[in-house]
Amino acid sequence: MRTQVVIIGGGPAGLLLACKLFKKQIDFILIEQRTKEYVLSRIRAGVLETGTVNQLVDVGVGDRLKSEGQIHGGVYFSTSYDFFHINFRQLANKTITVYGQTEVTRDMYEALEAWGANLIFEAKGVDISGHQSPQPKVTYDNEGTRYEIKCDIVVGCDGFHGISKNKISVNAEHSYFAQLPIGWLGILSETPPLKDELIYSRSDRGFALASMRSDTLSRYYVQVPVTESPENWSDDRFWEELKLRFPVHISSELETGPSIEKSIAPLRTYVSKSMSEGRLLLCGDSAHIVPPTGAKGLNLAASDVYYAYEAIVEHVNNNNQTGLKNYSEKALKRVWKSMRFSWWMTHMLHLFPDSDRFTEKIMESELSQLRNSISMQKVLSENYTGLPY
Ligand code: FAS
Ligand code: PHB
Repeated sequence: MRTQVVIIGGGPAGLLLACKLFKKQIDFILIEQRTKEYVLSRIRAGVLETGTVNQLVDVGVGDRLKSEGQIHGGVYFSTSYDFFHINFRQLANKTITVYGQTEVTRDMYEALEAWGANLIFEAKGVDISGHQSPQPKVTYDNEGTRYEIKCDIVVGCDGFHGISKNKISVNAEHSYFAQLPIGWLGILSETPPLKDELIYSRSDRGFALASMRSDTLSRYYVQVPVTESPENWSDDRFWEELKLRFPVHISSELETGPSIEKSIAPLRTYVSKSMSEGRLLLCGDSAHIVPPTGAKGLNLAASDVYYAYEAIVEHVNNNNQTGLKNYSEKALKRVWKSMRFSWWMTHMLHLFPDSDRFTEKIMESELSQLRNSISMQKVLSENYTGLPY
């Protein structure tokens, strides 16, 4: 087989790039190792920046997002005893859209299948070769047959556990990785959200987040040790712990109910040394993992795709390699800004088992200063709603 672009990975990064290339009539094949049903079963992010929303609308997959997505003009923060609001509209003249990653992924799959795009599922043993030549190749197994695709460009959208990132020689030798000693135990419940907007809490017992997917579907998280297992947490135990992580006048409003999903996401940070080499580009979690505290993971995947798409169009339409050469530096600049923000939010809001009392007092003071400083709230608002591309 031959095509112009091979996309490895059918998560949000791969799908958004596929939608953009389809609209530009640039030929591509997307290969995904799992079934579509498996990809859609994963419950992940919930907050979209304006830039992400605009790209989805521009490629024509934003109708349900516009009708069902919730526009939020701010976010709440709390401790065990305090509660305050940060107004994005007032401080950054921007908003966020709350709409689940699962729905974003579903909308893009539906569109791509309706358009007749070339999507291959259950591709096993995927490999990339010749990416430092003008004729890279991708090979994979499907139903017992080995296939080879010749192409001009390969885009690795295959997530943290994918094969692409270490195909870039400098990444195999050096990247930035840290496994944090904490995880997020999350549940999805068919209950009304605790408040009209998200609540991030640094309680005396640890971090909690009250989020949502709609007026009748809520998403909650509590920090747990990274060694914890969801099986140790009955619904009753989860709800009791969650209540203890918000001020009483807030948690007294909590409506509980059966969980329809329960999982633990480990918190880690990873940034690849380079997001490209020759004709191979990386987008999304294949290139970086940010702690979910800043709601940046999915949104960084979108800005990577924005830059990668520009570089691909320049190459395909004008045979100009400048965009390909500059892609990594350009994308990493925004990645590190989002990593800084996510790292800051994570350390301000979580209790780390190995941190000393002095550091804990500094982080308490950080949150207290955020509560009282409009300029700090302005910086948070600019970062949370999405820095410019
Ligand atoms: P993804 O990991 O979503 O997709 C990669 C795709 O590539 C997968 O479908 C995988 O099957 C496929 N693949 C892997 N190897 C392959 C191979 N060799 N061949 C073919 N296909 C291959 N972000 C937030 O902002 N908020 C959150 O609350 C949040 N929670 C998360 C919870 C978990 C458990 C995880 C893992 C991530 C979470 N994230 C969160 C981050 C998440 O939303 C990612 O940023 C987002 O999925 C990035 O999308 P992709 O880069 O497309 O990667
Ligand atoms: C979510 O709704 O899943 C969510 C929201 C904000 C975050 C992380 C996850 O920072």
